[in-house]
Amino acid sequence: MMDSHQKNERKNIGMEGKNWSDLWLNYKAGSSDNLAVEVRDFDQNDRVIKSAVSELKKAFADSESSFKVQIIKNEEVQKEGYKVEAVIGGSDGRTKEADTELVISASDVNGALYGTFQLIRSFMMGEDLSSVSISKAPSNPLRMMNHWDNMDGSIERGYSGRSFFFVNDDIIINDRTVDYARFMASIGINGVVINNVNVKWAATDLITTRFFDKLAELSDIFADYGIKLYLSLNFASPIELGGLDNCDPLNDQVIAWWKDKVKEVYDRLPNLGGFLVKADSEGRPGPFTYGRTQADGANMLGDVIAPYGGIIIWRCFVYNCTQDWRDTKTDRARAGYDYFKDLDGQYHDNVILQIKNGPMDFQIREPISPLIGGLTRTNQMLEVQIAQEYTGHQIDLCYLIPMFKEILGFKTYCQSENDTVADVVSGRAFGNKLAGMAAVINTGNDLNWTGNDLAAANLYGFGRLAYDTELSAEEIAREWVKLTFNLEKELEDKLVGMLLTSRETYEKYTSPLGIGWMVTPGDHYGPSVDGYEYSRWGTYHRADHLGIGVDRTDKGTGYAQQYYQPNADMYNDPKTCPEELVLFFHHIPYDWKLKSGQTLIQYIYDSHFEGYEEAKELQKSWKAFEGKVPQNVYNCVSHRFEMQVANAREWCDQVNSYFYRKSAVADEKGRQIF
Ligand code: GCW
Repeated sequence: MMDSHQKNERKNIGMEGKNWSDLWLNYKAGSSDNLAVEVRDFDQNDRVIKSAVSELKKAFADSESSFKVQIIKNEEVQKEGYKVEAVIGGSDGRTKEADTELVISASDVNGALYGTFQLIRSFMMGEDLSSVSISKAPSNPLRMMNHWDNMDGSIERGYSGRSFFFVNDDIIINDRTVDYARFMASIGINGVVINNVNVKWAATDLITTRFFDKLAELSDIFADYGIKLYLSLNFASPIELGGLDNCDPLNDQVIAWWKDKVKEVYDRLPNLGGFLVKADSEGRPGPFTYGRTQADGANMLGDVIAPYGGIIIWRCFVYNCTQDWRDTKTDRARAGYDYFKDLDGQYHDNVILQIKNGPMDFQIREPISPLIGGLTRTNQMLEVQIAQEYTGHQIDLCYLIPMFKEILGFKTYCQSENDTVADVVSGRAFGNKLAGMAAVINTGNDLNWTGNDLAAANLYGFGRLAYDTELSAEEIAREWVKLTFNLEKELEDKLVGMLLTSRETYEKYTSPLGIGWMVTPGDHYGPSVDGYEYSRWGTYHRADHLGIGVDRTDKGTGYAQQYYQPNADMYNDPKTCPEELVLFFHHIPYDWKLKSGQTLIQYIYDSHFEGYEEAKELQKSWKAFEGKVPQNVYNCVSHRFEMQVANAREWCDQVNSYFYRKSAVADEKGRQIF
């Protein structure tokens, strides 16, 4: 198969016309033919090794020192791991620093590529390469990006322009595609789902001859960077493509249809990683229609794809989205566990369940889904969202890595040790080979890729964290800032600080203490306290004149009981429930005393005024970056902060006025509430 390095005819956009950002790979222009790169024991012509060598030449083009880099195969290094070491004087024993040899060792080509990017990072961050010695192996076997790109070019929950994969129901492939693959490889991503989990219209045809040629080309570009292409699948394909009258996963005709189809797909796309499936969710077809279980659906597809080494990633975002708001017994938070827990152990080996971090839907604060670790005999992976659907649309600054760290560090008590979310989703806890993390991605065809230039910290951060869950949110933020901007230390610290506090700030001016929602229905930006209160979506805050919150205890919906002990008891009692989640689990009166001594209502007022002030502070802090970052970046981010401040003000005033009007309790500090 021709690798895409050999394909010079890709022409849609020439690199001369390149106007998009290089994100954290913004090397000085050029490519160095002087840099000596020696490849030992790997095939020099391997597509991934060629990418690594070409990347090194680009990155070190401007370097004054005469490095020699060796890429060496070492079977002792773990899969997709690497060692990067400096050998002073090189192998011939001379001792001049200028002759430092940098050795990247790995047991496979992906490891060699990741080691290459590690070396490039160290170089770009100004580390002393003559003493570099870094050794890493990925925490998670699967490290994936999920695009919610539609084939008409729109992106569901996209805040950075249109799709760079699709336009007018067709696939686009150009130099930007290659850059995308480079960025993803540079942060350790090894799988990408290019299309939205809501598979409709032309996207259903992605598994037909109409798109095989272009998908093969795309898959080749990804393969050059060690990335596998995945597709989201329409469970109703046997009906929509095959003309059958049903898609019952236990129906022989349906199974036969899938067998033929998947064979056809793998004949044309032998590198395909597999399929991601959203079934029985928010109106999508699925096995429930035929009285079958989620396991019946997932296993049927798993069996069909198994001969090709493919996997089925099955989402657990299954809940009743036509709830009556008057019904206080039904609890959307319970749904994932209720639908999937009893089937634990029934899923086949090449099926993996993808579970959102929280039981609701990517709110600014949620407890961890009890399904994670609740399942002990099933492959599972964590799904997070870096597209800022509920966290400010990439207008508001919201660095999410601190949240992801909390999620990974959560102790599920699924066994006596090795029981954190990080342990479970990495496969360590229960010995799963299929395990990992996926993010709903925040990119689009905006020239800076992420709408807000600072939102690229989440893109970078997710990949780095999925590769190495031990990294701290601060380390990741600092790396990103250093690689992306060339700032003096004081400003670097300032920006890192802004990133690190941004999630708390956002949380303060939006919905309080884990209750979530209160957003404008549909679009999910800006406040609408009752926007979802009388809707069918199962997303209620239940505020009245006495208090607020949802009773999810053993006396309420029983959701708290889905956790292992001692978590179940901890959440069940408002006195031991972590305060930041107290309204998720309890209906609390406004005069309830928090640990700080504030009443609940006073906390709502205080945190909202504070959050608004902090948003203004962020805007002010950014002014220091004028002239220190590229002007277009400065302007873009300034404009976003201006919008964030307006948003924060709206949230603050609407939430405070709402609760003042409900409770009739005045602010102790006499600030203006409407
Ligand atoms: O609640 C939601 C989002 C939908 C999304 C869905 C999901 C892709 O608002 O836009 O659909 O989550 O995760 O499937």
